[in-house]
Amino acid sequence: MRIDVVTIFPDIIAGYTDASILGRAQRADALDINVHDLRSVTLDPHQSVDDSPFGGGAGMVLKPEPIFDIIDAVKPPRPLLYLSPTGRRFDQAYAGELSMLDGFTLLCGRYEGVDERVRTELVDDEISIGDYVLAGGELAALVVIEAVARLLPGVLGNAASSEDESFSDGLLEYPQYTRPADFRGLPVPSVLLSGNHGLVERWRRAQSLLRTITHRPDLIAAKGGLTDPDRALLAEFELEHDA
Ligand code: JF5
Repeated sequence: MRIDVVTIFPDIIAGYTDASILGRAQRADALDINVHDLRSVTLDPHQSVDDSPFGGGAGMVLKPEPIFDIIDAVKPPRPLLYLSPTGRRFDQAYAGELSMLDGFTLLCGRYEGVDERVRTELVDDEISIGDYVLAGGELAALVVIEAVARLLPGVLGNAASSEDESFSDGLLEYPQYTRPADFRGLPVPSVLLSGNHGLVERWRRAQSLLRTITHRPDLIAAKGGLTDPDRALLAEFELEHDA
């Protein structure tokens, strides 16, 4: 997969994407990330990428010329996706959709955003990673890249691990423990030491259900509520709750 990023902070993007799991994915040729410095196409001595808004008001707006010029020069992979709080909410399903593409390009906004003509003429979709405002789209772009990259074949160590986890079945992850079996008087649940694989599976599903009911009831509602087998599983481990 090819992912291009247009940004005024190329070093921030590359510093992250060249390290850890994304660096490994690139060295394994599962992923090719190309970072483009928006200032590289500016012609004025100050390499200006922003200007004050017509009509007045606070802050600055990203000028259309450098963005149009860099897209014309590079012809990066489509769709062109603009990171902004007004976009479509990014979630695991959206990450899954992007992971099916051969490539895409992320445009990082700054200041008060981009000139509207960039939106109407160049941008294919707008992505929000959540209802908060960042100083720029770089962190949002990195969130999208990492969530997508780890779904690509050969990027995670074992293929089962991304299917087993939180959100892939609409439930939160169950509690995990490792050695020691007793840490400062805090024991690991005896079920996990039982060697009874079926029991472990049922306990984990019951814990996922309880955690989701407690922390994210909206996810249970999205599944159409608890099923009878779900209720039976909670009862088996005496995890019955109200509602
Ligand atoms: C940005 C102007 C874009 O702040 C964000 C963002 C928040 N959720 N998803 C994205 O993007 C950066 C900042 C200012 C436009």
